Amino acid sequence: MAEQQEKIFQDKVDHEIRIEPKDWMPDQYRKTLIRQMSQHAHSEIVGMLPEGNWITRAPSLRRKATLIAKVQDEAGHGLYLYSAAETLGISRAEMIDQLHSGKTKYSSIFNYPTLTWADIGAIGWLVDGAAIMNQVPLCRASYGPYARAMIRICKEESFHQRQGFEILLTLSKGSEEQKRMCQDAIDRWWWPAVMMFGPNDESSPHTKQSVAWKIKRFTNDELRQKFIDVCAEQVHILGMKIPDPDLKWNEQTKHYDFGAINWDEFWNVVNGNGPCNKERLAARIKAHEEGAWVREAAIAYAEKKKRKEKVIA
Ligand code: FAQ
Repeated sequence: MAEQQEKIFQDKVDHEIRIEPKDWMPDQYRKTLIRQMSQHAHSEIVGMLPEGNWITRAPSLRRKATLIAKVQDEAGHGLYLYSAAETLGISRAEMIDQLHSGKTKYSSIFNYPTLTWADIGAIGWLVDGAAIMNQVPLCRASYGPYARAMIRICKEESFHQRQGFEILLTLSKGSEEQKRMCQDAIDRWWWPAVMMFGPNDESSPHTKQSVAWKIKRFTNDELRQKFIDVCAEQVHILGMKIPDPDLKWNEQTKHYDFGAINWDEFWNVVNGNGPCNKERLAARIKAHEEGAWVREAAIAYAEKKKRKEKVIA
């Protein structure tokens, strides 16, 4: 029986038929999706913090309005993803507990500090750029609610990437100091953005199965290479440099070669020892605790409304 269910499931996946919440699915598929989708949701929510840091200091009203809108979009992405993950049988409260206790991860990239205004541009260009490269294929993920959530998210991420690039372009045409700020931000965000795609394929425990289940459509290394190829060209428009002396076009592979990634740094950050890990988690826990009264009020209001509707009925 179980074997037959598994065969029906894999046939659907192989024939590009979406898996929906009420369909039978292997336990491990459900667990993998909960792990990836909750990590993704947490990343969006924690990802609001580095940029939120600059809302009060944005250099003009237009920049402030755009940044507020971007950070709000990220909150929305987190909420779509928590809702999509709830269809797999886990509650939002459980996912948030897992984030706060350190049981589930969020993206390594958000454990780096935003030191200057140029960092907001670099996050848009490089971090949103990497996110788009990784997330556009997720619009075709085999699990329906995840794929549908990703369509809207990707549309908004493209806008974020463009506004980030435009911040850097403005700085790159500015004073010598602004140009230096622009290059400095690229220097600091380049390697962490390259690491966002996760470990090399040979040390990625989940990729092979996730590709077979069509959750992931490409491997970590394939996406990383696509990202590097795009950025290596775009950086010329900025008149800036990518901080990698080994970055070179390879006529044979038709891709850019690039230097060695510092995997010790990556795992150090993933395992909680990056420059801002403690600060980020503490900020999330504080916001959650201070927001308790809002959740209580919303529940009390919903219950009161339900009682009223019952009386009327
Ligand atoms: N950071 O075998 P794999 C954004 C972990 S959203 C931390 O390769 P998998 C929007 C991984 O969880 C950015 N941990 O795993 C935005 C696993 O640990 P586990 C987030 C990482 O799942 C922009 C272990 O390493 N995007 O940027 C990272 O097949 C601007 C082994 O790795 C998503 O979450 C990392 N970078 O592939 C917001 C996209 N990489 O669970 C604000 C969806 C790997 O066994 C501002 N997720 N790990 O303990 C994915 O595509 C995948 O989950 C990967 C990892 C590619 C991230």
